[in-house]
Amino acid sequence: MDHAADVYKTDLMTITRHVLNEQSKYPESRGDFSILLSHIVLGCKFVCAAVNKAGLAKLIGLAGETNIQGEEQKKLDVLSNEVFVNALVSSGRTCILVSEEDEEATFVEPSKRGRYCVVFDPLDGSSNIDCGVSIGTIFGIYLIKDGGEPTLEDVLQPGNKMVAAGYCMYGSSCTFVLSTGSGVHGFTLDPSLGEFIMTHPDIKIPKKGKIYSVNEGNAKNWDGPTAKYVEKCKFPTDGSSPKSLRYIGSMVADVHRTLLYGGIFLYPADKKSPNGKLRVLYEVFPMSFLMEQAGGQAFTGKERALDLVPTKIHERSPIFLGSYDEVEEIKALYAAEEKKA
Ligand code: FDP
Repeated sequence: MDHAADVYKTDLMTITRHVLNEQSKYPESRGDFSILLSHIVLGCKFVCAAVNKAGLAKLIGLAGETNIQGEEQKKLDVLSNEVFVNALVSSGRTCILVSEEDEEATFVEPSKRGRYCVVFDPLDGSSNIDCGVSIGTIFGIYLIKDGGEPTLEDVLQPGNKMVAAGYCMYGSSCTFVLSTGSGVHGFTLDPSLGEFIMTHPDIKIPKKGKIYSVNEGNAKNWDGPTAKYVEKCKFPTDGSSPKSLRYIGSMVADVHRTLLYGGIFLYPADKKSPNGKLRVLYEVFPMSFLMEQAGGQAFTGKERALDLVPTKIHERSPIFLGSYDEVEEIKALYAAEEKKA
């Protein structure tokens, strides 16, 4: 690679430019989506700055604790939620928000309403905050069903109805990955410009992968197909090399690696959690949308993940997502199990 040419690159594809380019393909577009996305991007920049300062500013800690100035401190996930809710409402383009942090959905007041519903986890992987491991924001976007009064039905739509999804990872760099339904693109925050610049155009997940990613501590409670798949990863019977295990325990980071390097990420059902752990609306759907857009697959153990119809906003589902061939193997194991039954 010609590094000198990169350093002096003068024609930068910012995320705003990319979204405006996409918008220009739809002459009837009023720019609402571009405005909404710019508010999401603002939220991500704010959270990125807060995460970077977390150790210094003592932002970490229990919500409700006070700092030495006697000011009440907010835990990073509480702060991030407030930032996103404010950014989304003030965009004037949203009507319903579902956040991992809020038990109930937020219905935006009529004077500030728009046509979009946003489901999001403002700070996913929060058990990793205190040790500085990569964490992230995940979001999915729907259009309100019929332009009438918004109802919960508007966010209880299958993932295949999402118009866009993405995540922002707060790691060694701040990376924003987005799909508006025509491929997946990655952008890296240039802190000196305060802009996300396209660094990973048209991401395609490798068809096969050498990495599996799962919390093996739950193995004792796994079902047959999951146990068989993981056994095959470690002790392949077809002469191939065993796969490597990588598990960060922060979904954004584990999925980001899977997207770029290939492989599979699993959070299966187990005897203790028959519906798995991850949340359908703001974890399973957005990541499944991105995987499919990048040429991979996402499966729940029963069906294509994006075809699942949620009945509650905080519903959970098992999930297997990643390289096309790896998910095919899992699907075959579940199909064989079903035949036996
Ligand atoms: P966390 O509990 O730290 O918020 O759903 C949240 C999540 O993290 C995901 O980001 C992550 O993939 C998963 O839970 C990790 O769960 P385990 O600790 O059970 O492996």
